[in-house]
Amino acid sequence: MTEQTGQWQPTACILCECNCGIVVQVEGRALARIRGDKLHPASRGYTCNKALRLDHYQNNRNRLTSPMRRKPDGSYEEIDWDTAISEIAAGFRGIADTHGGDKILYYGGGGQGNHLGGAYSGAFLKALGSHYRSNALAQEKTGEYWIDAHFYGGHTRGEFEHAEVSVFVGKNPWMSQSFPRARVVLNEIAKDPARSMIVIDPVLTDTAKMADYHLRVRPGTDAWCLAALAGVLVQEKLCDETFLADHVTGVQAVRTVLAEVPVADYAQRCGVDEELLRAAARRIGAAGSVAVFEDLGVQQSPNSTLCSYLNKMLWILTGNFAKRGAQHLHSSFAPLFRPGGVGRTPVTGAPIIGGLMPSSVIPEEIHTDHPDRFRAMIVESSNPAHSLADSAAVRRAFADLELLVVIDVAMTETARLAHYVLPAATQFEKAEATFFNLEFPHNTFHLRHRLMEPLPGTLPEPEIWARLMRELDVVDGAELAPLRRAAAQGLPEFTEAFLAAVGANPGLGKVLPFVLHETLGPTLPEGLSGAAALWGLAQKTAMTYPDAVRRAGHADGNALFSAILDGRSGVTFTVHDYEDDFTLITHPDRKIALDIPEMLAEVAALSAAPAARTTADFPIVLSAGERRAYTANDIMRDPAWRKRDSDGALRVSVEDAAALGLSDGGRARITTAAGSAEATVEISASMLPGHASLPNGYGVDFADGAGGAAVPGVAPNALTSSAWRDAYAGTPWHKHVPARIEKVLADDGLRAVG
Ligand SMILES: Nc1nc2c(c(=O)[nH]1)N[C@H]1C(S)=C(S)[C@@H](COP(=O)(O)OP(=O)(O)OC[C@H]3O[C@@H](n4cnc5c(=O)[nH]c(N)nc54)[C@H](O)[C@@H]3O)O[C@H]1N2
Ligand SMILES: Nc1nc2c(c(=O)[nH]1)N[C@H]1C(S)=C(S)[C@@H](COP(=O)(O)OP(=O)(O)OC[C@H]3O[C@@H](n4cnc5c(=O)[nH]c(N)nc54)[C@H](O)[C@@H]3O)O[C@H]1N2
Ligand code: SF4
Ligand SMILES: [Mo]
Repeated sequence: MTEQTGQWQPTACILCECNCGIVVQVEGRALARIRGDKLHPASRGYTCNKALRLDHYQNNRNRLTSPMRRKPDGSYEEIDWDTAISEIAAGFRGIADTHGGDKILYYGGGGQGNHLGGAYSGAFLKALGSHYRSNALAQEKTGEYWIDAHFYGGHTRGEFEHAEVSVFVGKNPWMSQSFPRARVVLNEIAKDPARSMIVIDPVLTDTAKMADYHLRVRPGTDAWCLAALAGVLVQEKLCDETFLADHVTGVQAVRTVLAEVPVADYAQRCGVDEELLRAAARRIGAAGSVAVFEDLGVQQSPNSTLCSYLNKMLWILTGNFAKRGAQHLHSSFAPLFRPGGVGRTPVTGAPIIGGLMPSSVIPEEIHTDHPDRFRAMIVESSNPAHSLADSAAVRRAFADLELLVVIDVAMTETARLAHYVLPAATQFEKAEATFFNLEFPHNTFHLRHRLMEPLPGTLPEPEIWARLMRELDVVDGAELAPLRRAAAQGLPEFTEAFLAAVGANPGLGKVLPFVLHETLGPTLPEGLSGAAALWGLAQKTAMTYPDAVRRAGHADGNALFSAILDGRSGVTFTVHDYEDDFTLITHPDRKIALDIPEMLAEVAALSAAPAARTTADFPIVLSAGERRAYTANDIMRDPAWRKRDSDGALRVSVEDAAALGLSDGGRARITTAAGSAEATVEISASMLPGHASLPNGYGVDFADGAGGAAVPGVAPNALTSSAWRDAYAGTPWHKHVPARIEKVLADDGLRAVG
């Protein structure tokens, strides 16, 4: 039975972190018609081309419909939920008892739009004593987070909608989006002669084509480019001295280092015309407002943490903070990172930043005889056997685990390595939400109601985690009974009972999401019990930003929670004034702290550092995992969702194609230190000589219905290495893999087929 067939029901697209609001007409179990939701407070009716293809996710032939257990011969058998839950809980309990709960690693917790499940996992993990975790953020954003934590203790976003100058560093928002209504905003910037766009990217991307200043750096040389830009700001006296004096500490140390930057030399090293580079810096220096977005082009390239440090100089030195169109700290409904210092992983001693260990060290933390190695793992809503560097090493390591449990909607590359696979309801079959709430001055939160009941055999993650917790039997049911009674009376009564219960037993607070699920959950409207954990987050949000929450129209945490339950298209949960940016700085003096000695030493060392990492054997830089019109991480498995680029072409420059004898549409073999693969060639004028690119999201298998499996395109991590990573954050250099490309002769191809 579907609910409300024929009506337009609000939900969101789940294919990137924007989570644009959409409305959907459901037919049977199909997402029959989809369009943008004009009532969504952030996206306001906007979608890109991808949202219309979401039925390929919802009705995917590879969906799981029963818990599965691996048999000794490696094949899987279906088992019932009760058996799965009791065996899995006993398995983890056994590992915790024998080796300690800290030998259980949790990976994932949500993809681009499904973060509710992850909110519940914490109770189960805490009950077992497990605290190590990682997810995709630890292969992109942890370096930036480390800098942010030093600078101001929060995450910043640019207000591109209003910025006079927008700067995109290794970021292609026309394809990858990442901020609300990206293509509309980019078009507005391009049309307006008073506004400018600066793009730092070796590729002539769709975004770069719209730019006023395209700094076409050689791959991997952004540190020199950014140091030169910041150097010009200091040397040509383009800094906002009043802002620096009032709101920033540690300026002198930075100024001293940047004053020494040899701009002409660094411009040459990064391959950018010196006059163009100076003009871009002057445009930033003269602008009324500047917003900056750094993304994978630098975050997954050499010097990535240093690039995060340097690119933030562009808006801090020029005082582009706490004003319209500039860079902002924003509120969080549920923080993506855990604050705290840098811890270390048990085996390799890699940095744990914001509570996350680098994804790239996971194989080394498992595949070893070190006594503190991880023995068991839970993977939720992620496909690390495909998305982590060096898939072969990941597979080898996972084979060592005594217990691997995967929670997913589909039989993924990772699920195929698991001892147990648990089938989740899709994001249109349960209450869901994104915690990518990153906007300022208006920040929004969207609780999506389900569009239909879960496919038989599947369960929403909150229910899966609750069953696992009940099996562990660590919470006394008698303690929950008064909370349940109070919840039935109303939110004020529940609040009071909750404070009393946690006061009497602080241990309940440790497993809070579970407590909320079991007490408040049953009183919530049909299908929304999974939203119970949001009650705690709403209280915390209202306490952290009382004025901003009130300005958004919510008197207190309960009012905010009720608004979230009722607001089918999402709600604005905080409204800030621009000056609030300063109060969101967590340092006691509310000032930005610029001096990070390690980073300044790195800036000074750039003059002697190598700007090229290719070798005679591997002379070409491969960017492994570019975002294109039809890529969406590993969320879409059915290749039919793509309208073009069906096997994910290897883009090479005109010059390289000529030198290597490649033809457009022909085949090429690409080889790296880690592996080798064959791809279809696209000769592209957008690529620099010596640079090639493969898209992300390809090379996942899909059952073709006839007993075989199609695997279109190249799995990018067949070609990447886990040791190829940043010294500070351990983030991988996926965009900068030295490679060799060779033409595949037609008869070689025939031989391979025959
Ligand atoms: N269509 C689509 N959109 C997506 C996703 C998707 O899978 N598909 N995934 C989402 C996710 S998870 C993320 S994290 C974001 C990522 O979004 P982006 O970071 O924008 O995506 P990428 O295409 O991986 O890389 C960005 C740019 O880096 C450039 N680049 C490569 N090497 C260098 C270099 O050395 N220096 C510089 N400056 N640039 C370089 C590439 O040419 C590319 O244009 O996209 C999100 N949006
Ligand atoms: N070489 C290379 N590697 C990369 C990148 C790159 O650019 N190059 N990019 C990196 C980046 S930035 C990212 S973000 C990661 C992304 O890689 P991952 O973290 O692995 O995440 P996704 O690809 O989004 O995988 C989401 C998984 O969740 C499942 N899923 C979908 N809906 C649900 C649900 O409701 N419940 C559950 N339980 N599961 C669900 C999907 O079937 C899929 O298996 O890849 C990283 N890996
Ligand atoms: S893919 Fe991203 S930008 Fe496109 S519709 Fe979906 S959420 Fe919006
Ligand atoms: Mo990502």
